Amino acid sequence: MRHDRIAEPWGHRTPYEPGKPWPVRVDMHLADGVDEQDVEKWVPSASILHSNGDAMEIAVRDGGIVGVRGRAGDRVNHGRLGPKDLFGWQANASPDRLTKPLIRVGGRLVETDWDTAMNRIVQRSKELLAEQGPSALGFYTSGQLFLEEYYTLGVIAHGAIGTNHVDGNTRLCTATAAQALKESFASDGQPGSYTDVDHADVIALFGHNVAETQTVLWTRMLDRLAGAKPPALLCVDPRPTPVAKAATVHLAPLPGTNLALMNGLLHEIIEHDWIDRDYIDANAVGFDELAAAVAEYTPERVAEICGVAAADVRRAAELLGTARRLLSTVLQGFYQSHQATAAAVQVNNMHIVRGMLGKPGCGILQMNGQPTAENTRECGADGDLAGFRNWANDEHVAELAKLWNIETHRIPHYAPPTHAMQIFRYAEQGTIRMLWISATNPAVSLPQLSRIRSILAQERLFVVVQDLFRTETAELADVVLPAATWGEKTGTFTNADRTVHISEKAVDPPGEARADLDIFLDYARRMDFRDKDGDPLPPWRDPESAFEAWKRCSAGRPCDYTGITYERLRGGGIQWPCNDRYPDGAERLYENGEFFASPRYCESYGKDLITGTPVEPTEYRALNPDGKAIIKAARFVPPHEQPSADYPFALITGRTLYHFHTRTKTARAPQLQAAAPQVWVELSSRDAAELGVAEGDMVRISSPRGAIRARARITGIRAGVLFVPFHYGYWDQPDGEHEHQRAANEMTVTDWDPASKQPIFKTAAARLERLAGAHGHPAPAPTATASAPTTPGIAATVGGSAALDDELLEVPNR
Ligand SMILES: Nc1nc2c(c(=O)[nH]1)N[C@H]1C(S)=C(S)[C@@H](COP(=O)(O)OP(=O)(O)OC[C@H]3O[C@@H](n4cnc5c(=O)[nH]c(N)nc54)[C@H](O)[C@@H]3O)O[C@H]1N2
Ligand SMILES: Nc1nc2c(c(=O)[nH]1)N[C@H]1C(S)=C(S)[C@@H](COP(=O)(O)OP(=O)(O)OC[C@H]3O[C@@H](n4cnc5c(=O)[nH]c(N)nc54)[C@H](O)[C@@H]3O)O[C@H]1N2
Ligand SMILES: [Mo]
Repeated sequence: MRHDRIAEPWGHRTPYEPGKPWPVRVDMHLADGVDEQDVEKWVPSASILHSNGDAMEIAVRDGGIVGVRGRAGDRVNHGRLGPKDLFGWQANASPDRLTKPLIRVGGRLVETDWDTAMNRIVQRSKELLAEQGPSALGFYTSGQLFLEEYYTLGVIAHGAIGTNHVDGNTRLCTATAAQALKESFASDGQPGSYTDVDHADVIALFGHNVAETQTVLWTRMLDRLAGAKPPALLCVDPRPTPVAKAATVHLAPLPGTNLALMNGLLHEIIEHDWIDRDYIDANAVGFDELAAAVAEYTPERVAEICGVAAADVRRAAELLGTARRLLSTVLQGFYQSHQATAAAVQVNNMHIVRGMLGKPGCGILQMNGQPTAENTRECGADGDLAGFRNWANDEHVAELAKLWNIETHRIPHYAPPTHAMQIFRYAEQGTIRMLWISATNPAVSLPQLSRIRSILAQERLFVVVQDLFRTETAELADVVLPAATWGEKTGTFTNADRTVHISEKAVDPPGEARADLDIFLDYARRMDFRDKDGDPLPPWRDPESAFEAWKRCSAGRPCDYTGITYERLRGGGIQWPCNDRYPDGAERLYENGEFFASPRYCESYGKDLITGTPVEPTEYRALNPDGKAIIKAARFVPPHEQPSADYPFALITGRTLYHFHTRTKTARAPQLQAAAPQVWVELSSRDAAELGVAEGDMVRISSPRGAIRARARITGIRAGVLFVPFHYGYWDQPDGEHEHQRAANEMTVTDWDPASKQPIFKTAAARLERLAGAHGHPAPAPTATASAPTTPGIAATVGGSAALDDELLEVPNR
């Protein structure tokens, strides 16, 4: 069967019923004119354009990538691929890939050789270490490198240099997922499994547009919905996403009111005694505080705060309260908000009080976003210490020092790790003087871009950028290092349900581009980092030896990889922990109420949800001596920036199905770029009528920080709310007069959740003004997604013959 996977992003249905395996469907897309017989080799890999971990094989011919197909036997996707998986690989061969290092000479970036570029970085590092010490150096990495690369960077930054200023863009992404898990279970680690979709009778999605952001996971849900005994869906999202349209109950709260809503749902669950007393008594602390805290959140009060109907709050609570197998997922609608951790924790609380953990269909998925974000967290490249070790527990720090064969005092653990927003603040103030940015594009993805540009452009800040392309951020760098990427290097990574995949080198990188691992190791060698015995630090040389070292670091920790090898991974994804106890990997965490929460073992003692103040070790021991799950409550406080007379709209930002982030890959895949070529703004028909705006009109959207110009798409979004996709930077459409008026982050606010320190991309106040008419052109926004128009007669987004895939229900011959 062939489908236009731009027009039909989820492909055709393979219905199934609860408890049955999800049928196999192998999706494949090959370059025009290439047949399956023409493919010379298929190389194992997984998708790098979201966190779902779709397993695939890369098709190689004549030394180039010519397509991909899903892996039938893999636990994650049973062969399916999403549109970005099917088409995104084309970016690898883009003619504008960086092929040589660049250095700034007389204000301009010019090509140079590796020795010159690396020596500049080494010289500057040494000068700064001599002048100021380790705290002059900061590292801002990604959720898109491989495990081996993060572990290496973590050892270099924490062990060899000893700086506390290491974080990933995972701070913008799933810092709240990690923090919410640490608050409730005292450790990171995803409790649930994707197979929970196969068993659940209720699936609740909190601020998660899974249909567009993890299309294959949504395909699994769609196949359940199409089968016998389908699950009921609850969707909490102010936009009419495809999830909302399929939902049994859709709550569209005012942005920034999630915690009030969650408190209201918990109020109803407790009031109706839909709780599991025995489970709570045996496995958790803190229930009474929760019951007291939510007592005042009646459906009527919540309805008023959130702008939803009280009857809908009751219906939603009943769905959740009477589910027999409840699966919940949480993502950016909750995480990129002012009470992010507090709200996400209430989802955990719901599962704890209902005793729905560690059993088939009873999963919590505090989702990841980026493909390898889990590894940034595990390996300590997000500021935490490697192996989910507790920076406030001296024994854990000593373990690491032993593993790395260095003195304990070399590893910074005097204070919580510096979070990304604070790293940029230190750079602004001038105490961080070298910032090494790998695989992220902060000049488009951080909030309040005019500020970020001015920080990165400072003369006194030495900026290194390691990327595939000359991004907006690279343009501001002192040294640009050309990196190899997915398909051009080998490594492993872990998806949102703890499934580890290997991605092997299929083709050579262009020009002189090098794997990130090789770049980091080259730096370590040139800096001559040594351990206590005078041996090179880190001692490994290649991906597999780095992986073996990581396995030793993970041994005995929640994320135990000791049973995994490269060879085993070639057969398909394996979940961690994988060790003697779980030789094939553990499907779910926290079976039988066993947590990682004992005071000596736990990754974190937690924080105060309102202020973010870390809990002291003694306090934690008193609160939770037996290592149970921790129920934490919090009262709702309104967002800091709310709509006003000048800025009457609530502005939210996010994604569309066809693009990934700042589009460095998806804009270079013609099918994806054509589906959503330019920025737009979504507004409701009521607001459009009031402002005299019609579909396709050019409008100006502004906040107290900045403004953009976009075409208006009138949709079923909640009135009073504007949505702008954040994908559109400047590299591909230099704009002259309206320079810097396209990226959503021109308007967003420098502010973050106190517990997770995740920036707030989903509450800001904004104004909208009409600039010019549409001249017959609708907004350049897709039609099968949350941006579906309500105006009649708008042509559907299609991909045509270039966007066809093959969907095979038989497993292809290997
Ligand atoms: N196509 C595509 N897929 C991706 C990515 C991509 O760029 N493109 N990126 C990947 C990454 S890194 C991530 S982090 C994930 C993100 O995946 P998601 O979190 O699913 O995506 P977003 O669009 O950021 O936000 C989800 C929803 O939050 C809603 N929302 C906004 N404000 C609120 C609020 O106050 N309350 C509630 N309840 N909802 C609100 C928005 O309307 C939006 O539909 O996607 C991953 N997958
Ligand atoms: N307004 C608003 N802003 C947001 C969000 C939002 O919802 N709204 N979401 C936030 C979230 S969740 C995220 S995850 C961030 C994402 O923000 P970014 O991380 O800035 O986005 P990307 O475009 O994915 O940037 C990754 C960069 O790494 C490069 N790259 C890809 N592969 C490799 C590799 O193998 N090696 C190297 N060295 N480079 C590589 C790419 O070319 C690209 O330039 O944006 C955040 N910003
Ligand atoms: Mo993300």
